[in-house]
Amino acid sequence: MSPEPRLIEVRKNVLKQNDLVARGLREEFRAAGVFVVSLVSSPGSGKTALLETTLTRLRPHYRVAALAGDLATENDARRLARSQAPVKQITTGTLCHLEAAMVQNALQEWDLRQLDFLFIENVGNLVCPSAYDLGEQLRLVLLSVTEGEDKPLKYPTIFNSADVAVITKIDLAAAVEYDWQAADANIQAVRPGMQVFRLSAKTGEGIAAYLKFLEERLAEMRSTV
Ligand SMILES: Nc1nc2c(ncn2[C@@H]2O[C@H](COP(=O)(O)OP(=O)(O)OP(=O)(O)O)[C@@H](O)[C@H]2O)c(=O)[nH]1
Ligand SMILES: [Mg+2]
Repeated sequence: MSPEPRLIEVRKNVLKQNDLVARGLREEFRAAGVFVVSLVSSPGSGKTALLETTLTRLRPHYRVAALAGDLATENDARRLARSQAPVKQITTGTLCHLEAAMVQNALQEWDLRQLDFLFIENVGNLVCPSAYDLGEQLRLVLLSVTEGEDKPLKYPTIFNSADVAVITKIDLAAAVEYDWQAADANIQAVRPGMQVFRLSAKTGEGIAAYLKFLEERLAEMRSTV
């Protein structure tokens, strides 16, 4: 037998195991009434910056917490902790994505019933995280204006694994001559009908509409529990 089919088999088993854990987590989140949002993007697209603003602005009204995934360092957890929300870092070593079991592990000491929102920042990568369900109710894929408009076409799988797209760093759009029409067309080519937010964590532009959307999604989930 050639080695390739065995590799595929192992990968399938890992994914199957991840899906089982993710399914359990999703049920747990629902039962606890916590709305779980994950963020995926390439490195440096602004996940932590957006999360810090999100936690800071939601915290006076909601019970919020966050997990931050990176290969190494506690840097993002330190930045997010400035919001005063409970935060934990997950370091993956050599792994380029979070897995459901890592999320489950990190949450062991937290009482999910004490939370309204839990945010999970995935490892910065537009490839690996797409195949790993984390049990989240909403997956946001971020793309910053400085990355160019073509990322949805180059990395369609991650856009297909996400629910909503967020174009970040819009304060820099003019400086990089960002082509809004091309960006929208590329997102819609990969995911027709995909909802898109445009915002800047630096200036705050677009943040209110995005937060309103999250609040509505939490209310919607609670009304169907
Ligand atoms: N001008 C501008 N800069 C931003 C904005 N959001 C983030 N940045 C900057 O972009 C850089 C990367 O932001 P991060 O929030 O660390 O990005 P990240 O996606 O969390 O990065 P990784 O966790 O390493 O993948 C930092 O220098 C931020 O200050 C924004 O809205 N506008
Ligand atoms: Mg980060």
